[in-house]
Amino acid sequence: MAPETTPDPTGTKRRTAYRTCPLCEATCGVAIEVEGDRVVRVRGDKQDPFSRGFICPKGSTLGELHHDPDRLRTPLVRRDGRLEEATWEEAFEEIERRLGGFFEEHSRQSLALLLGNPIVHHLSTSLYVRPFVLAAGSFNLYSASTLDQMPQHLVSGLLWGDPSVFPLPDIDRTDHLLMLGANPMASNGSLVTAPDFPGRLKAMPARGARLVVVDPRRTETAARADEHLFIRPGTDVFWLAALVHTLFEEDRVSIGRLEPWVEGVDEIRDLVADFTPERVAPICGIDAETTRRQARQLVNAAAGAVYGRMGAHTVEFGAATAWMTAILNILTGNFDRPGGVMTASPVASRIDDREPGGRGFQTGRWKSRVKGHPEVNGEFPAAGLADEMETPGEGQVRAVITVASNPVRSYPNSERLDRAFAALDFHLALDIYVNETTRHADVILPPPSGLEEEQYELTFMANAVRSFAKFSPPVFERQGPSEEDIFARLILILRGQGAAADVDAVHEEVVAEAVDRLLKDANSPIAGRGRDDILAELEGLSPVARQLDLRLRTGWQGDLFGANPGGVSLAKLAKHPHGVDLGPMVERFPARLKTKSGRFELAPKQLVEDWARVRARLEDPVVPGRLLLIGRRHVRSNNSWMHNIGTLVKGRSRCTLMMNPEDAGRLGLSTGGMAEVTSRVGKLRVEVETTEAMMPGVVSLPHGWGHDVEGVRLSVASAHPGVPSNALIDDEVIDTASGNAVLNAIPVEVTPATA
Ligand SMILES: Nc1nc2c(c(=O)[nH]1)N[C@H]1C(S)=C(S)[C@@H](COP(=O)(O)OP(=O)(O)OC[C@H]3O[C@@H](n4cnc5c(=O)[nH]c(N)nc54)[C@H](O)[C@@H]3O)O[C@H]1N2
Ligand SMILES: Nc1nc2c(c(=O)[nH]1)N[C@H]1C(S)=C(S)[C@@H](COP(=O)(O)OP(=O)(O)OC[C@H]3O[C@@H](n4cnc5c(=O)[nH]c(N)nc54)[C@H](O)[C@@H]3O)O[C@H]1N2
Ligand code: SF4
Ligand SMILES: [Mo]
Repeated sequence: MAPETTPDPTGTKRRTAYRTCPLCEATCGVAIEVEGDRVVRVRGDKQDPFSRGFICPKGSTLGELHHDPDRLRTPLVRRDGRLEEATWEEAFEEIERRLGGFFEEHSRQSLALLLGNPIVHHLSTSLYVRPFVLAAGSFNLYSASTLDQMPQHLVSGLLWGDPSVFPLPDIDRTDHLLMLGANPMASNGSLVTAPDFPGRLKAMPARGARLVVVDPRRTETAARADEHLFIRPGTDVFWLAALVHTLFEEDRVSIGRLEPWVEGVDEIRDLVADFTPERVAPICGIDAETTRRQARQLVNAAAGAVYGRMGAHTVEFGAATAWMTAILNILTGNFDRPGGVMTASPVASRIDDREPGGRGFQTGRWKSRVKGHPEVNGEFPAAGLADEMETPGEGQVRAVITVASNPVRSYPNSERLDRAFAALDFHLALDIYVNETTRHADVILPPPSGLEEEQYELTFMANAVRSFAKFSPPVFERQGPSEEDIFARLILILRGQGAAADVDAVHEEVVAEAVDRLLKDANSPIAGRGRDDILAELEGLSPVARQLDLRLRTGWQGDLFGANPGGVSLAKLAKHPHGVDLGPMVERFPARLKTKSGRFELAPKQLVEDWARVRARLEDPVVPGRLLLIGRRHVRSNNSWMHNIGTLVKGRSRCTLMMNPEDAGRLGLSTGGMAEVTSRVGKLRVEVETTEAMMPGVVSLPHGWGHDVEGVRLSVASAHPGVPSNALIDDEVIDTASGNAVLNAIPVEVTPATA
């Protein structure tokens, strides 16, 4: 599909390419105006039916990102202690030599793989990560999931049997949205893809829908809510348990349509019996009357949704909080109901609409070496990585491959991790920058610019509030190898076949495996069809496009390779550069239940056992003496990167310690002054910003900053460095149920900084 050409007054040939912004979960459509090999402008694509022209300030800088002179275009290899430019051949030879030597002395477990946030935004990484992890043969797998959302995976897995089916607030149809620990006005939404979240929130009052935000900071989102409640950080679980308690107390449990498929209601009633609104009030800082009123508002709404995110999940009781959130949605009859929370129907997926029931979900199939953490969803806790790197013994992590990850800024106790990375035997990074982490690497391989890749937001379409599909061809010709070729080479090296072996054989194998899986599955729509015929249909496409086409065509809207002639295929999508909208979320339960019992298991053993920690805290609450540190996001920032884009970082520093004026006054601090913040693991000097938006007793600092360290090659970011909040985040405390890091509610000491 050729990009459209728009009239151009300057006489030079301009074209507009339509794509999706790959920077966050919102998947906004963008119109990229190009002249020759330059991006001249990026606008929101008004014809994208899902995002309808919305973009945030980050999206309009995709051109700056593509042209950023600091973005790596060639591999770097460490020679005499310095990272120097090398050819691709030299880089792969070096990797083969180093890894070959490494595995002569160490077991596979001594290699750790770290998968970072951006991998879910690329087809290549989404599709090749599985064979890559298998080729590495190590259980030491870490990703941003245990810094972010593992509580939700666990709860989804245990309650309805599928860890990757998320309950999405039906934002466009809800009458009442109770939101905890999320700030979509800045983040644009998380674990729910709804482009133009701000617009969707703004549309709520017009149809009489109410928004209640529970957050220790009066955020940009709280400012537009009908009600905002301050809550003491880390205590959402107590408050949600009190809401559940109130439903039972006032006899308002009403599950509705799904009632025959729900078990464990009595256990839940017993678990929350002591969690009265009065008892949790001093813990949470929310009075009992307000709590009861909130419970009534939720049950009285025609359709209501409870949605908890980062601030609710990345705390000590993250899994328990996600659990109580799900319980509330189920007990109020709002689960899988339009306007409540529903699940996505991604176009590139099959929909299993047979009988409820499946294999269920298991954790702890293997355990981490040092602390014995159970794997959850195949991963170990990111917060345990430094232990694995520093503790001697068989299986000590001595080599790391980071893929689009900046652990030295995004993992807890980052300064400890910084030292551990500096001491590794071998570090390979797939990254586009020399940053705080990759400056330690022995080899850096830069994947192509996002604008040089085929695009389909596979991961986020699986969390989207509408069934939407959009495929975009590359905007520019690729300068180096494709990311799937990079992965294929690494797979060959890791398997011991050598960097010079045939990459196409890996691609063939990956697609053939996917086809075989479908042909063998009696329930697949192409079961029993001819293997060669299917493979022939996919010929002529790139390796990633073949896999995508296979998924689309065998998906629930697919053309089934001819059996459903009106259905979706990649070729058809290519004719719709703005994307295709196939409607809102629809009811999918009980068929989607994949627990062994074929029911919603409201009180799974693992979570009931974990509840003992919550109960212990109810009985022996922490007396809030010290200040509690929480995080925050800003619409012009993106985790630990995008700080090298001048347009986004200009103006005054946003990396400030926000605190309530009352706390500041007591400590002798004021806006613009410098504070010293100390936690169990670290200390930082940071500028203070006082604001009534902070709950007294709580301070807030954004993460991902701290770019003024030696060896980074970020000319803009290092001039706007900020400080690394993860230097303060304790890696000893985790949500033991899910393995998730605790990034919020960190006890800190704040004092005026001495000069
Ligand atoms: N204290 C605190 N810590 C947090 C959080 C918090 O709220 N508070 N949030 C956590 C969350 S939710 C997340 S998801 C993690 C994110 O943490 P990470 O998973 O480490 O991801 P990012 O910080 O986004 O860093 C992305 C890295 O990928 C590189 N990169 C960018 N684009 C590409 C690309 O196209 N290809 C490749 N190969 N590399 C690319 C960037 O240069 C950078 O090194 O941080 C977590 N850390
Ligand atoms: N602009 C921008 N957008 C982003 C990102 C980014 O870095 N910048 N990162 C992306 C990523 S990887 C993710 S995961 C999403 C995250 O998106 P969100 O889940 O919306 O996360 P945050 O914006 O960090 O909002 C978390 C909120 O939780 C509050 N909070 C902290 N502790 C608690 C607590 O104990 N209880 C309650 N109730 N609230 C608490 C904080 O004050 C904050 O307002 O954003 C994505 N979008
Ligand atoms: S909200 Fe901003 S960063 Fe996120 S997809 Fe849209 S334009 Fe990109
Ligand atoms: Mo995240």
